[in-house]
Amino acid sequence: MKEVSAGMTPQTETSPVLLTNRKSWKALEEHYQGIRGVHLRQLFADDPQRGERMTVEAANLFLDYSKNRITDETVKLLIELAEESGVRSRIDAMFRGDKINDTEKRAVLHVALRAPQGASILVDGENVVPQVHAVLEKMTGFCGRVRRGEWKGHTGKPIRNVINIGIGGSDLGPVMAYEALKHYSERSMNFRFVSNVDATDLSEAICDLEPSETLFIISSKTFTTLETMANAHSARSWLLKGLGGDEKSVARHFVAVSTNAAEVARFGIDTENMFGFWDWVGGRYSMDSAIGLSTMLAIGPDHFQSMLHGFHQMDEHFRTTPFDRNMPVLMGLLAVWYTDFFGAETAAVLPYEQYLKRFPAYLQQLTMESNGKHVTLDGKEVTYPTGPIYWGEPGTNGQHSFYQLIHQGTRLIPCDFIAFDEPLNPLGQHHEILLANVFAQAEALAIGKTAERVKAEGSPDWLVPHRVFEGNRPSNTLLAQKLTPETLGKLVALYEHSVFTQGAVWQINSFDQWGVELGKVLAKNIVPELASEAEAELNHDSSTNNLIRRYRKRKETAKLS
Ligand code: G6Q
Repeated sequence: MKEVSAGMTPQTETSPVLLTNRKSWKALEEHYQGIRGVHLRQLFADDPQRGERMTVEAANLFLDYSKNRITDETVKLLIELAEESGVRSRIDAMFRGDKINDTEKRAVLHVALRAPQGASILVDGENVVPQVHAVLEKMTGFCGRVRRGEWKGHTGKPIRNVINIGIGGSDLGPVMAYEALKHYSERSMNFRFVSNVDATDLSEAICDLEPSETLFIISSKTFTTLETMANAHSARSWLLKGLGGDEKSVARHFVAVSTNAAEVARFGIDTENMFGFWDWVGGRYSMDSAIGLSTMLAIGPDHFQSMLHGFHQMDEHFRTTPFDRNMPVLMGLLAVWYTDFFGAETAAVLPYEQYLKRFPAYLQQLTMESNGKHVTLDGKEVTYPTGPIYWGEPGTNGQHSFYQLIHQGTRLIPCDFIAFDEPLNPLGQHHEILLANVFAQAEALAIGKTAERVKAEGSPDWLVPHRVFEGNRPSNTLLAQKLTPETLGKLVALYEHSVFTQGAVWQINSFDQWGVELGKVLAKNIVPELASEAEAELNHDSSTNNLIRRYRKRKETAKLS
């Protein structure tokens, strides 16, 4: 066995075996040759029970995975791959609080954020669960005061507007959760989310608001992120201007969510009004930490607790269920199957629920920042594709735009359809029409329409090829009873753990994000080169130098005219 480098978390005895050399991988390669030409039409015809058999339930979520290009043998081999890859011991290591984020030497414990009171999860010998609940209690008290109108702004008015300023993991979760759970939100208050350093974002968010009734939540784990700090400072100036310049007003209109108390204080926010979290919560895994303060303000502490309970139920399912009935493991393994054997480059997530309109964007960060990696845990270049590109839009809208390519294009795009038994806004037959479309799309993708049928329906010969649906395009159908805070928690945890499974098989670190660093550093260097009065000495490549010079020239001309 290869020696494990200092500080590296050993996984299993077998983990250093290169993925593509594993016995199960070789078996899957051979198996793929047999299955690649088999049509889903055939698989359904051969086994009338397939649609009932290839389903799994977890915490009241129902997954139909029968429309995948798999047989029982595929599932068996994929599970062997998971076992051989040490997925089980990796799961145990995460839940135990081991520092599995090796490059940052951190534990990965978003599961502790939803652990019930009384549970014990140790990081460096300390149980972190009581700290989690202490922050939740502080958030609950604060949200209660704001929602009841007891928290007064500087001029004595209650808060009516809440603006979360944050970016990446400190924005996508809050905005997705707010949109997803709008049905449960306090409608007498406005909630807005500012992330982009493009001033349009902040300007549009505040243009019709009264500073005296506005609360800013500055959400930043590090409290040093360029975009967030620029927006926070501009929001502060807007507030001070609106409230007569009294610096004391900042304390009544700004709170912070961060791990960096020193920077929070330096900004002028009373650290009493800071809600903490910990370095073992990754940004994209933080929507259920204090980063969810805006969510709790919008939906109230009880609904927030239900959401946490939903997360926890899926955590327990993931932690304890054998792989052949483990929903996140099965979904993760299917993603590996299509990415590495079928060469699928992307995966579509298609929620048939308007409130989930930001869910695909949220998942893009969760999946792509986690598994967009090109080296293994021990720093070796991978020899197989990792994280696919995730994208999507709510149905039925997508059907009238990009579904054409999924049905008849040249690429294989596995789809996740997400739908709910009960609508949140029942209206006439709308819900049945919506659900009929989900089922019809998955059916059309899998079964397709043969040339014979097209002909039999009376198409002239020249039109037949255009109207043929090849089919054999895989999908999952994920059903839940109703979109509630609890369901949302389960759904997010399901994808978190599916991502985890994929990363564990690929032997990559799903919890760092060095790829976002370089651009950040370069941008910091370029800001003064764009802004300085004196001509800056430029040492970039000739393209970047030219773009900077061009901008500076345009700026000069605009000043003169
Ligand atoms: C997420 C990433 C990243 C991060 C943002 C914001 O996993 O680390 O998206 O959330 O860069 O960082 P701060 O919260 O530190 O401002």
